[in-house]
Amino acid sequence: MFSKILIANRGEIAIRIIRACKELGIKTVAVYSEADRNSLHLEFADEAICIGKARSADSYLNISSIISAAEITDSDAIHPGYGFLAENSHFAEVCESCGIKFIGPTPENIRLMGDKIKAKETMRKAGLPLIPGSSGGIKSKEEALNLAKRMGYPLILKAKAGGGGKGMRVCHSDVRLIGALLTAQSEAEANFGDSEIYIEKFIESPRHIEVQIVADGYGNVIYLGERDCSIQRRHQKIIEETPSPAVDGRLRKKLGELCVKGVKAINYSSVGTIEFLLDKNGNFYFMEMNTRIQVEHPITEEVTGIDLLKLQILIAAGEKLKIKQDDICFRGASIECRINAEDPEDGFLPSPGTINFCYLPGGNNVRVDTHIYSGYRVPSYYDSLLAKVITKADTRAEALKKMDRALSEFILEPIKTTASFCREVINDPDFKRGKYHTGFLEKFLSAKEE
Ligand code: MV4
Repeated sequence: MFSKILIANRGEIAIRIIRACKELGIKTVAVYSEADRNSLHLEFADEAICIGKARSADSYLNISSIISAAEITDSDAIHPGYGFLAENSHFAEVCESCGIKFIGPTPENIRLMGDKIKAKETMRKAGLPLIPGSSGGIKSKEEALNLAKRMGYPLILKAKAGGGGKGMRVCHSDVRLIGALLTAQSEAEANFGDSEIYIEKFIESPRHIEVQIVADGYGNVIYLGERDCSIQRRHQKIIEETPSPAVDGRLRKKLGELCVKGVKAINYSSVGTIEFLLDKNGNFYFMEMNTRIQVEHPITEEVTGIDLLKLQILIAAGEKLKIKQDDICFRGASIECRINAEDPEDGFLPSPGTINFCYLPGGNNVRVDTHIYSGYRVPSYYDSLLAKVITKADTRAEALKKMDRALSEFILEPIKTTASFCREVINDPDFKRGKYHTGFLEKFLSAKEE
């Protein structure tokens, strides 16, 4: 087992990782930027090291500073959290070559799933259904036009190195396709240093369903059900829930077993998430795989009773999975609302600043994962996630009621947050009935404007 883990992250996830380490009896090292001197993760860790200036590129993305911090403190592993270096195969490789365990899958697996074209091809071979589209990168506009003739519009262009909605373009005609291809290529080159684009049939109003998997290094793989992440704005998830109102026991088993096949095909080892689109007719398609622990992992923990962070660390340390698929039961329903420092009344404009006062909700089956406290200053350099409010109950309706109650107790002054906006969404009649898809928020917001 590891004796000391360096946490290469900040905010709520740094605290979440430190908590898991403490319960496992592992010492922790926090790293922080100059903008995070007043952060709680420094206080909760056994040691803390400043790794650079406020800008992420100078600190949380600075590989040599982080490796130096690990070496100085004699850390034997690094947990990357999510974002920053979590899916950087080069970073995982550097850790490996320095004799520091990267808590996550192998660099090869990260690289393979980072290439969205290769990821699709790999999962197709393993038996997962794909969205109809190009079988690889698009080499010319003739190729794109031929594909459009065969498949019909609408189509969506995606970057091979993209993911999470970055650099996507929907088009409805030949003229737009040619234009979109050129801009998508140059955007992809600028953003990812790789201009390759692939094309898919655009699925109208799908749900975003993702499956949590856990794999040890010994061929044991389990699935922990799905999360419905369809409530998103500009590819930022705001509310997630499990089980999905659109997934029944049969579909859950089918999705889960396919994911297990996919994960086994690449000898994956760690926690991971496989994303699907689910269309109106109940067809589902593999989209991409995330090789990190995700923001929304707590709702899966709530309904399975499994601590995903502890499991991820134990697996990285070489332990075998003790639980089998049959040991897992999904109990009740759980929902997560993301509280961001943003103003929903002003286009979700970031709202950084000092928190004069905050009160966090609690009570029966209410969980709040956060790093904020009264007096904390929210820096403007990083993502705006302040807290995750998670509720659990026997039924979805009760979990929603509990969320409404919990959010009503959330007090934060004076900065603006998404708390009351989340409350409006969960009280929407369509949302309450579980009738929603990835276009829900756009419609909800334009209806509010009127
Ligand atoms: C799609 C799609 C429809 N058809 N692909 C968004 C996140 C990234 N992982 C992929 N995403 C999508 N891919 C096909 N073939 C719909 C989405 C999508 C979306 C697209 C446009 C605007 C908002 C969206 C919200 C969620 C998902």
